Amino acid sequence: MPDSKRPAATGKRDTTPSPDESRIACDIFCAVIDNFGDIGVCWRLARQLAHEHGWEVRLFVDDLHAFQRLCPALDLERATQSVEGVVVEHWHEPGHAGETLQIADVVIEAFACELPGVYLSAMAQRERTPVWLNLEYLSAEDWVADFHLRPSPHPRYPLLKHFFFPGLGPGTGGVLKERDLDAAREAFERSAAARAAWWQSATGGPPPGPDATVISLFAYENPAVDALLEQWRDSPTPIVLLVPQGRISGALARFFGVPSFDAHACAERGSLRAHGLAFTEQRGYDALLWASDLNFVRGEDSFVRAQWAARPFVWQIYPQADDAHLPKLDAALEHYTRTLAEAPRDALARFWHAWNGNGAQTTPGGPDGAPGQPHDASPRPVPDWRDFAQYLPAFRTRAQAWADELVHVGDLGGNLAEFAKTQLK
Ligand code: TRH
Repeated sequence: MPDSKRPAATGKRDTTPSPDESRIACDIFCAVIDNFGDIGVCWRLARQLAHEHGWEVRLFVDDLHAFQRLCPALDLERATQSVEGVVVEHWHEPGHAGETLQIADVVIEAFACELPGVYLSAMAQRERTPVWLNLEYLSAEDWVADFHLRPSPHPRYPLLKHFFFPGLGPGTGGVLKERDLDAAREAFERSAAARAAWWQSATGGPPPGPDATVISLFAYENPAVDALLEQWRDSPTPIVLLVPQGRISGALARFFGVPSFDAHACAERGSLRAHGLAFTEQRGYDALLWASDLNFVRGEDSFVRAQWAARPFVWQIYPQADDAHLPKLDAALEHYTRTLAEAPRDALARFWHAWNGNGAQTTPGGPDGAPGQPHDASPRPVPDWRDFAQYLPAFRTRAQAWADELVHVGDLGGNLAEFAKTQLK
């Protein structure tokens, strides 16, 4: 990245060109807590800001190993490298902020990770104060719209941080969606050759016949999976299960009585045929969603991708202490099932709750965002496949309508870029 674009931040000597005259420089800081969602969201946002908005993006990430699973081109040995037009910095110690301290026009701390102290104090000294955003976790709850873009002054420095909240409703930051995503999905759906090539490379064989229900399963460990596998085994119609290797793979191995169920595994019992898939580069994950009739997803980013895939899905929410995630699950259900008739809506909610180990739906949260209360507490419900599957056609129609509704909330990358530009003026 040319030095002229990122002036040294110490002192007031900085001759920052106006962001209108040059490309906007943006630094994103990402601390990986666990799994792939933190870096998954940041990497997607970084590429979008670089490719669709022409920003010069640096991504500071503390765990290159997790990142490399989504982005195999990454070199684990390099402290700084450029990948797909994004400068990736291995954020290897709390004080580290790049070998040369340069402060961007827009600074994004993802999920309340703490900025390096030296970077923060340099932000305060920069002639043109940077726009500072804390990108929050996604929640579909109503209070999110009230808190989105709220400013918070720093207690010591003359800096203002804004909270940027992703969400599923109006007035929130929306969720990430690349401009070319729908076109890519439609091309895949239109092309029998593309689908055949995908099946060949993912499973080593051709696509299944039209009578099969294809299900992708990306999930955390989940005791409910055993009952579901049994129901799929006994299904009157064929079930083809696609399982990216990961935390649920052990349950598949136990069910099929094999030592492991990783990439290239294939096993059959009754009506169920299951394939273990290699964990793909991030873009490749979308094709798995498009190749399936129903997607089990988890966390944050795959949850969003399933919505853009416009197919029925089942969400395993990231579990939090004291069941704090359950009102979030219900808030998402409320948006997603809004126009469904009562019977399919209840079946979908029952199934999602059972998959999340919760026997009861919660009452909606209070107006102040207070968590809702469980109606009752029946432990470990079993997901009822027949009850759910009878409504798959209705879920499919709803999934398409929901994807159209969600577009109106706007793409998070575009919403963020627009807000930042208003602050840079
Ligand atoms: O991995 P996740 O469970 O991530 C998280 C983290 O736990 C995080 O700490 C938590 O806060 C957050 O969820 C809510 O699920 P998620 O968010 O769906 O991220 C998975 C990423 O992995 C997503 O970007 C898609 C990607 N992926 C691939 O790139 N290739 C694959 O083969 C698969 C299955 C997924």
